[in-house]
Amino acid sequence: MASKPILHYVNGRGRMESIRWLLAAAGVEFEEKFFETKEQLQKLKEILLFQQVPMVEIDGMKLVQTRAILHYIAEKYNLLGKDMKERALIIMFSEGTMDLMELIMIYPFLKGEEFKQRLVEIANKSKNRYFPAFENILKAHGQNFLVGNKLSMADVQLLEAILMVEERVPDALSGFPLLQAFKTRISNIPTIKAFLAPGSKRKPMPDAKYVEDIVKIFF
Ligand code: GSN
Repeated sequence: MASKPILHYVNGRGRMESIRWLLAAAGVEFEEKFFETKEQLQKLKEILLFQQVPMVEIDGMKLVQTRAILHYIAEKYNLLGKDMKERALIIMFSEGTMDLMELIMIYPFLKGEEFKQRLVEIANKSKNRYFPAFENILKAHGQNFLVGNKLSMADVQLLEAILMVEERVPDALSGFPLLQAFKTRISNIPTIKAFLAPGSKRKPMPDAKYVEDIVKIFF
């Protein structure tokens, strides 16, 4: 039996969380090795291609670069479409969700005016840019999933993004009935339902202690 993928990161969401989501959605068990200090990260850097995490040991490779890791997992577990066009759409949608999630990922690390402004930006861009786009995609083809009427990486990341936005902007989905139904539908896929349940490897929303720890490790 092939060994489980090993995820090297801190014990928090960051850029690794989408990788955890995707593996979980694919029903793949994985191990995690967390580093907690600058010194541990320094040691790990000896085996990191660009001295950066996330890093995932999978199928004999030590993969870095979040998107390369996501695409490998998606392709391996049939979550990247059936042809070039579906793949392009899935990656395009995925990149949109990642732009949105990046706004939120950095938010707890901001201070003062920038911190206040970022929450306004998250709400505006969710309600006026990203959610209308995804609502329209679902409306246009009337299917249950974003691409090819089948679960893909884009669906998994859109649900992750929706939940991240709702943690910060609770009413963000109020004008988007198809996205509300999408959220319920995708959340009920058994592998995803298990990941959303307490005790899974999903990481909590960053708190002040997490932000402080991350700053100590990386800066
Ligand atoms: O998407 C990626 O994986 C890369 N393009 C960026 C990865 C990255 O910026 N990693 C940072 C930590 S922030 N999020 O995980 C990192 O490893 N910084 C250490 C360093 O010395 O650069």
